[in-house]
Amino acid sequence: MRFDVITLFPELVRQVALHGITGRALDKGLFQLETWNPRDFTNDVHRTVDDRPYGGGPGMVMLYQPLTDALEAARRDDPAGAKVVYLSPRGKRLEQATVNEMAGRSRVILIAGRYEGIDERFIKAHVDEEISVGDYVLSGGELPAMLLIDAIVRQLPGALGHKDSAQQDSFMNGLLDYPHFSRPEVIDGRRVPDVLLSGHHGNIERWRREQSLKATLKWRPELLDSAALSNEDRQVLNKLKTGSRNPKVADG
Ligand code: 9D3
Repeated sequence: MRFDVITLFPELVRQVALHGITGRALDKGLFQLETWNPRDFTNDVHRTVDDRPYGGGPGMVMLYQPLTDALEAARRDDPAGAKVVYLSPRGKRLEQATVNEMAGRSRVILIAGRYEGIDERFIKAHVDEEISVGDYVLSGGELPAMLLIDAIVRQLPGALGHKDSAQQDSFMNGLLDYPHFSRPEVIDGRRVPDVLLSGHHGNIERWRREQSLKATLKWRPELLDSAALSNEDRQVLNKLKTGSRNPKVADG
C-alpha cells in the first residue's frame, strides 16, 4: 500500500513511519510513504502557500495552485487514480469501518491542511472524501493524517505479530478491551485476579469476555447495540445489569 501525503510539514508526517508497529511495517515493505510539500510547488520568491480570505475574517487560506501542483506530482505515477482524502474538521468522523475499507486500497492520497483551511475550489475539484478525527480543534491535518495511516497500517496483513491479530483489537469485535496484568503478582496490595494465575484457559477466556462486556456496559454502553453478542454474552450482560445493581442489598 502507498500513502502520499500533501503537507507543509513532511518531516512531522514521516515520524509515523519511524516507530513501533508502523516503523516495522515500513521496514517489511508493507507500505510506502511519500510526502509532497506545496511550498516546493510555489513559483514566487517568497514561496507563498497561503493568503488572506476573500470577504475578510481571521486566519489565512491555503492557495489552490501549490496544492494542485503538489497533488499532480503525487499522482504522476498513479495510473489507477487513487482516492483523495482531505483531513478536515467538517468531515465524516473516522471510525474502524472506514479504516478497514481504506486498508483494502493500494493507494491513498491524504491532504493535510494548515491555517483556517484550503481554498474550497480545491475540495470541489480534487477531493473524494473529507474525514475528521473528532470534535475538537487541532492546528492542522498532519496529526489526523498520521493517525489514519497508523490505524490503516495495523490492519495490513503481516503488520502485527502472529498472536495479536488485528481481529482481536478492541472495536474489531465491537467491545472494549478486558484489563491486562503482568508481573509482579501484587503491587501495593493490589493482586492479579486469581483466575489469571489458575492456568485454566477456559475460565480465563470466560473471565476476559465478561470483563469486556462489563467495561463496555460501563464506559460505552451504546457499543453493545451493534456488537456481535452470543446468548452467553447476553446472559452475562443481564446478570451485570440486574443482579449487580446494588450487590450489597441484592435480597432487599
Ligand atoms: C473556526 C472554524 N475552525 C473549524 C473548526 C477553523 C479551523 C480549526 C482547525 C480550521 C482548521 C483547523 C485545523 N484542523 C484540521 O486540519 C483537522 C481536524 C481538527 O481540527 N479536528 C478534528 N479532525 C481534524 S482533521 C483536520
